[in-house]
Amino acid sequence: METQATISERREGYDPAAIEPKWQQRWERDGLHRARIDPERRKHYFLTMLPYPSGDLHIGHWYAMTPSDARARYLRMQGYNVMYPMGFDAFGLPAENAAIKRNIHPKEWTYANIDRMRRQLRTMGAMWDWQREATSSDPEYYRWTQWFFVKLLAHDLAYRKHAAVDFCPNCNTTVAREQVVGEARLCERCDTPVIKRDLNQWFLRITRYAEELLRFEGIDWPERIFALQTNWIGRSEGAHVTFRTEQGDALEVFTTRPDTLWGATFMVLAPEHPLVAGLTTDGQRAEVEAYVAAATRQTDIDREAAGRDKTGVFTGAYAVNPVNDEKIPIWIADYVLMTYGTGAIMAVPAHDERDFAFARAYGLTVRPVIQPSGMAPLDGDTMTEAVIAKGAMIDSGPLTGTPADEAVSRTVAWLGERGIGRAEVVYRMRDWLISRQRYWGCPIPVVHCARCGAVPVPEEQLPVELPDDIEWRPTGESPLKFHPTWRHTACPKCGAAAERETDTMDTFMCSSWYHLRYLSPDYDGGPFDPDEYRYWMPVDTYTGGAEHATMHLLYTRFFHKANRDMGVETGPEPMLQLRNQGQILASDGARMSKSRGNTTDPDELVANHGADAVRAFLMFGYRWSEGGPWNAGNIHGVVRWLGRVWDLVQRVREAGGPDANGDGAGGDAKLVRDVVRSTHQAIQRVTHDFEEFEFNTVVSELMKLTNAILASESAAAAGAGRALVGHRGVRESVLTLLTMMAPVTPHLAEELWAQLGQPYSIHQQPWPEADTALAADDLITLVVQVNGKVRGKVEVAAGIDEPEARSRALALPNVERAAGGREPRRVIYVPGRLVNIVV
Ligand code: ANZ
Ligand code: ZN
Repeated sequence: METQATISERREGYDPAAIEPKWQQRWERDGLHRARIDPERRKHYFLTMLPYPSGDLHIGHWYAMTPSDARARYLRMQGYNVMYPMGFDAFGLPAENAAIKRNIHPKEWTYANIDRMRRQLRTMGAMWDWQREATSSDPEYYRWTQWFFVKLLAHDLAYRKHAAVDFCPNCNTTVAREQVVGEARLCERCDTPVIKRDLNQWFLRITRYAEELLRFEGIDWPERIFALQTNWIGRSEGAHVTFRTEQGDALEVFTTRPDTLWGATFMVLAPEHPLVAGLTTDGQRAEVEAYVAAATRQTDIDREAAGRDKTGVFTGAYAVNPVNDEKIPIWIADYVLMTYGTGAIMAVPAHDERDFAFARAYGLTVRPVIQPSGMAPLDGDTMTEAVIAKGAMIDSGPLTGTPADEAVSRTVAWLGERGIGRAEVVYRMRDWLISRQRYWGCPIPVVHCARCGAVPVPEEQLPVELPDDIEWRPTGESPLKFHPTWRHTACPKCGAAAERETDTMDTFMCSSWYHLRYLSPDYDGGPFDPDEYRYWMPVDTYTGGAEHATMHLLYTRFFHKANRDMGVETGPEPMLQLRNQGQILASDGARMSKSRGNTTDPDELVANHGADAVRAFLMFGYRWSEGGPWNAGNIHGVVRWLGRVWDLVQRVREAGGPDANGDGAGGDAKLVRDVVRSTHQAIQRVTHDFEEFEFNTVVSELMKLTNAILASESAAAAGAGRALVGHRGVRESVLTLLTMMAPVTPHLAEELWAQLGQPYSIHQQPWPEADTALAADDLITLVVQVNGKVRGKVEVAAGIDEPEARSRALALPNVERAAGGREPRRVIYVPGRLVNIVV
C-alpha cells in the first residue's frame, strides 16, 4: 500500500482529518461506487429519499442517510451488485420565496445550494454513485417529467377542470389537500390559513387506482404506512340510491346503511349542491341563500368536525322515499360535504349520530328501523341518541324481519330489482391536483388554442423550458403569465397564435419518478434506458421519513401503476421494501429548527470528530426507526471506541507478521479460543442486526467484540507477557472486526485494513460468515465458595461475564443457605474458575 511505509514510521494516533479525505478521493478516483449492470450478479437497488436543496445539510440528513449507506455497504459485502444513487428534488417554493425576499434568482439560489450540499454529502463517505446524480430542475430531467404528463394526458389520466382549490394567500399558490395542516387549515409551508379559490386546474386521476392502491401486493413496508394510506384512500362500501323530488328530478345519495332506508325521514343536501337553487321555494329563498353564502366560506374540515352544533335550513321542497313513497322534507346543512359521495344524503336520525342531532335540533321525525338484539324496543320519540349497532330490520315494509347479517345485502338486492339502487363503493381520496401558480417548477407542457383547446406540446418540442428573465409580482398568478414573450406561441395542432399554460407542476410530480432517472441520468431516448430498467428495477430497498406516507409514497405508487398501464413500466409496485427512520430532536425533545436555534451542525461534528465517529454515533445512539433527543456528550464514547480499535491494530502491527506467535500454544490457547468464539458470535449478531435495520446493536456488538479482543490481549500480557494479537486466530479476528466495521466507519476500516497489509479495498471483501461450531459456547465449571469455603459448582458458558457468573453463583441453593440471607459484602470472580462470595 502506498501509505504503508510512511504510516508505520510515524506511528501516531487516530486522526480522521488525515484519513477521511484521502480515502474519499481514492474511492472516487477508482470508481469504487460505480454501479454497472452485471447479469452475473444479484442486483440490489438501494434508494434513499433525495434531499431538497435548502442550503445546508442538517443532522437529520445524516441520520437518514448514513445508516442507509451502512446497509447498502453491508449488502455489497454480502455479494450484491448494489446501486446507491443520490440527487436533488430541486424545484419548489423556498427557492421562489428566497428570490422574492432577497432578490436572488431561484435557479441561482438552488444550484448554489446544490453545490454546497453536494460537497457536504461527500464528507459522509457514503457509497453514492455520483455518475447517476439527477436534479429535477435540470431541463434534461424535467423534459421527461413533461413527457410523463403528456402521456398521462393521452391516456385520460390527466384532465383540466374548474375547481375550488385551497389557496395560500401568503405563498400565493394553490396547495394540495395534503399540504393543508390541521383543523386550522394552515399552509404547510408558512402556517397561513388557506382560503378557497376558483381556478382552472390540472388533475391526475389517482382515484382510478384507488382500489389497486389499497392492495399492497408483495411489498414489505411498515404496517403503519399501509394503515395511513388505507385511511387516506378511505374506502366505503354501501349503496347508491335514487330518490326523487316531488317534481320528479333525481336526487342521488350514497349510503353505507341501505338497511336503514325505511327510516329516512328527511334529506340533506350540501349547501353547494347544484339542485339547491332550483328546489328552494320562494318563501325559503332568502334564508337558504344566506346559509349557502356562510357555508361556502367554511372549510370542509370545520364542517366535518364532530360535536359541532348542527345547523341547516329547510328548502321548502320535498322528496319521495322510493321504498315507501313517503314524502320527506329536503334540508340543506353544512355537515353534508359536496366533495364526498354525491353531496346529498338520506337522513336516518334513529341510526346516525349527526342526523339524530340535526333532527332533535329542528324537531324532525325519528323513526327506528333497526332493532339490535338484546336492546329494549326502540322508540323514536324518547330515544336520546342514535343506535348505530346493526340489528334486525323492523318497520321496513317487505323486508321487515330481515336478520342483521343479511340486512344490507338483501336491501341492496331488493333495490336492484326495482331499479332504485345498486351497491357502490366510494373513496375519500380525491384526484391529485397538480397545478401550481408558480415559476420555479416544471412547466405544464400544454398550449391553449382558441380553436383546438388545450393541446399537449409534441414530444420532440420538449422540454418547454422556463425562461430565466422573470419578474416577481405577488399576484397569486404564475409569474410566467407576466413574461413579455414566453407565453406566446403557435398552436402545435393548427399553427394559429396560442398561449402556453403558465402553471407549473406540483413538485411531487418530479419526485414520483426520480428513481427512474437515476437509472440513466444522461439518457435522451426516453426517461430511462430500458436495459438499465430491466436490470435494476424495482427498487429493492427504500429508506426515508415516514412523513411522506400519504403524499410522495402514494403518488409514486400511483405513478408506477399508471406507467405500467401506459406500457412504460412493468410489475405491480415500484419499491419492494420500505423502512422509515425516526427523527433526531433537539436535546430538550423539541423539533430541531433554525428559528428555534436548537439545531446541531453536522459539519462542526465532522470537523471535531471525523465523519466515521458521527456515522457510528448516529447509529449507536438511537434505534434508527425511532430517533430521539440529541445528546452531544455521548459521541465521546464512540470516539474512544474508534481510538481503541486504532490502538489495537497498532499492537497487531507491533506484534509482527501473522505467524509471529504461531497458533497460540499453551496457556494462550484458551484465550485465543475465547477471541475466536466472540468473533463468530459477533458475526451472527451483527449480520442479523444489519438485516433488521437495528444499527444501534450492530455498533454495540462491534464494541463488545473490540473489548473482548482487548481483554484477552491484556490477560495474555499479564500472564506470559506475550502479545496475543500475534496469534493467527486473534489477528484474523481483528481483520473480521474491521470488515464488519467497514459499513459503519468506512474510512477508518479502510485505513486500518491497509495498515495491516490487506488488499484494497476492504469494501470489496466478502461479508464474514459465522461458523456455528466456533460460535458455540464451551462449557466450563465454576467453583463457588462462600467465605472461602467450597459450597458448590456451576456449569456455565465459557464466555460468561462477571455479572452473569455472580448471579448464577448466588442462585445456588447451597450458597443461599450458607449465606443465610445476608447480603454479600464482596464477590470475588476469577474468570473461568471461581466465584467467592464474602458475607
Ligand atoms: C344513511 C345512513 C344511515 C348513513 C345510518 C349512516 C348511518 P362513510 O362511512 O364516511 O363513508 N354521507 C354520505 N355522503 C355524505 C356527504 N357528502 N357529507 C356528509 N355525509 C355524507 O360515511 C357514509 C355515510 O355518511 C353515508 O351513509 C351517509 O349517511 C353520510 F344509519 O346514509 B349514511
Ligand atoms: Zn389550435
